[in-house]
Amino acid sequence: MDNDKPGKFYITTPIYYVNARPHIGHTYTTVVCDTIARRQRMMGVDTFFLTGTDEHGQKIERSAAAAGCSPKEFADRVSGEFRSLWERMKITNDDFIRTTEPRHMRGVQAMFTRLQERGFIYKGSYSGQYCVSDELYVDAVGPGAPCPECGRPTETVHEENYFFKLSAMQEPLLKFYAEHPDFIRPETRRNEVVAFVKSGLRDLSVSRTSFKWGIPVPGDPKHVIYVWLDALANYMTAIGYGSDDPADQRKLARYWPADVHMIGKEIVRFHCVYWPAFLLAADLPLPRSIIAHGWLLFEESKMSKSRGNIVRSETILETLGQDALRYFLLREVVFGQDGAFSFDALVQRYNADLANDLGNLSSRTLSMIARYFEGEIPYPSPSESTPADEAIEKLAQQTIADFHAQFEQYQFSRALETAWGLVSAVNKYIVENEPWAVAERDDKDSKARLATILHTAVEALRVVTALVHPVIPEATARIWSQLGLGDIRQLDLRQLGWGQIQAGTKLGKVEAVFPRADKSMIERMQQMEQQRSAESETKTPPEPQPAKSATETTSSKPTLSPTQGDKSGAPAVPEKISAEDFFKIEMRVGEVKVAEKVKGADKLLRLEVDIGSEVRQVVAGIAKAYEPEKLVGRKVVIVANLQPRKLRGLESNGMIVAASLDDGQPVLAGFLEDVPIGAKLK
Ligand code: ME8
Repeated sequence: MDNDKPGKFYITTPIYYVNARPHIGHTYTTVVCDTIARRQRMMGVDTFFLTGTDEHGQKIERSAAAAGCSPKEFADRVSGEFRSLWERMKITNDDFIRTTEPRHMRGVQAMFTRLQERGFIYKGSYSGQYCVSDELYVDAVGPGAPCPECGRPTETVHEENYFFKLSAMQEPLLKFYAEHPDFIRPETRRNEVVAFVKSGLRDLSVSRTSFKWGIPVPGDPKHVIYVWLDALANYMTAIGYGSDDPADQRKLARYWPADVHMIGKEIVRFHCVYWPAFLLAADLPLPRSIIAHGWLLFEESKMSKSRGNIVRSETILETLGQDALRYFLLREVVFGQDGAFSFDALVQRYNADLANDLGNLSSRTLSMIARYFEGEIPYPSPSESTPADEAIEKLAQQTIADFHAQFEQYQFSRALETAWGLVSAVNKYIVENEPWAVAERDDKDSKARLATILHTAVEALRVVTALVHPVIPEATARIWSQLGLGDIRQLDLRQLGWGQIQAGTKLGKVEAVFPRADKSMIERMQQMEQQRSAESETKTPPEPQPAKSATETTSSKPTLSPTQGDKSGAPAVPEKISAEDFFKIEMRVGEVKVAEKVKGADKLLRLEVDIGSEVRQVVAGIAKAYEPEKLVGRKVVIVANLQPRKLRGLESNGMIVAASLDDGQPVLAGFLEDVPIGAKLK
């Protein structure tokens, strides 16, 4: 994390597409950046952390059309979901950029003009295949030919376009990579990028006329600027590029170039080839490093909307809380590699490392101080010190040094392992030194020994708490105030060392920080997730499944493919379905006979619905909007030929049709005229 503008640090996440709602893959990148940003601030560095949403392009135009709203309305809604999730998770981003904001659009146009004026953009024409999902021209032959990378059908286009002279940047890029060995990390990605650039670069089309939802080319508004040029520029427009305001210009001068662009491995080419090429051509400074992490896998493949194997952060936030999720992501996934997510592994990690190890260390140390020393940190007694105490002190000092070094190298999992090495050693030290037994001996020496043991334990607890604060901010803030140390955000991590806790400090109120999760938690989370995906089916349009291709595999996917491969924002609809397809859906009018709340699920109602031929049990996520008593006797529309599924252990045989409002509120479909039970909808 070196930096030649000392004292400042600028870190970014990718800006996320708005045609997929946030899931824990997005959360992963955001949490990693948030952790780094928090730590930089604790190290006294003036930090700027940016995230945002990517809102232009044909994919989004089409998703909006399929959802029956304008692209802006569509983008507002999903962008709002990202923003509010980060707020709920207390992510400490300093700004949130949307590519539909005037400040961004103005900056992108300024960059386009600058590239044009410097002779790197020219007008040409293109005929060939276009992959909408990847927003790229591809080498495929013939109408509908599959995209060589993602397998989705391509479209034939004949367009007059503006082209960027990427071919002219081949040598400057190779020179830059050679002079900046740390520009692309990890090493494997760097090697791939270098090989890709060496294999030859063709000029890149940087405008489109086939759709409208984008930023117009200055002076030629029938063209819109290529989405990736638009999107990548966010890293500069957010901090003032393109603005005349002196405050913006100062900000840009202060923070640019970025220190870290954190990305997932599938967008390496855009960030490590195109972005630096644009900047070199524009004669603007290049970011210091681009760090590509691996994928979070669920059920063995990359989490994505099109595969339907999504886990949302909300479920975990509502059960174990954000610290548990953050800790899991940083501890369980070896940074840079793919990592599997499962609710089982999450609960196991939480119980073992947080509830047991750190939770126990904190609660027993603090409660013994409360009990034996009236809640005041005791004075250690040098005469009662033993090699065991010294070993803890030495280990703590080593832990501080190693943790910092590993963290600086982005080895988050190892750094946490290091910190937990100290936690385990102190827990063992407590067991072996039996402070509770020492407390029973009522002599002066024993009292002094007890003070030394607890002083050692509490000092180690303070060290660990400080180190891991950027990873688990909420719990550590609570432990810190239980230690009587006030607001942990005031801590200067550079000064952290052994022996700094003041004897005599009065503890705050001691309470457990990590309640243990029992087995039923896993099932509960799975059910909540199922319920969520059922609800979200009504919110965002489904995506067509891509044809199976090499890109569908997990870690073996080439990251420098000429497209983005599997984007969770795939070509969102609007594949038209035939009337025949529609007729496969059997919708019937039913009358609610029984309606009751489902125990332990505040959103679910269990209904018995008479659909003429039979009475069906349906479990519906409408409890927040409808009182069960008021539903009895009401006519509803039900999808009668859905496969049964289990929600909260109850079999649901059908789905109640409802409109879903922006805030998720369901409104049941109904009729103005009286309709007989069992009538079919067509
Ligand atoms: O690519 N595992 O947006 P996007 C780990 N708009 N990280 C994941 C993930 C997973 N399963 N799924 C998503 C775009 N991510 C463009 C970026 S930047 C100028 C434009 C994270 O919504 C990861 O950081 O498809 C990945 O690169 C990013 O979300 C892709 O988000």
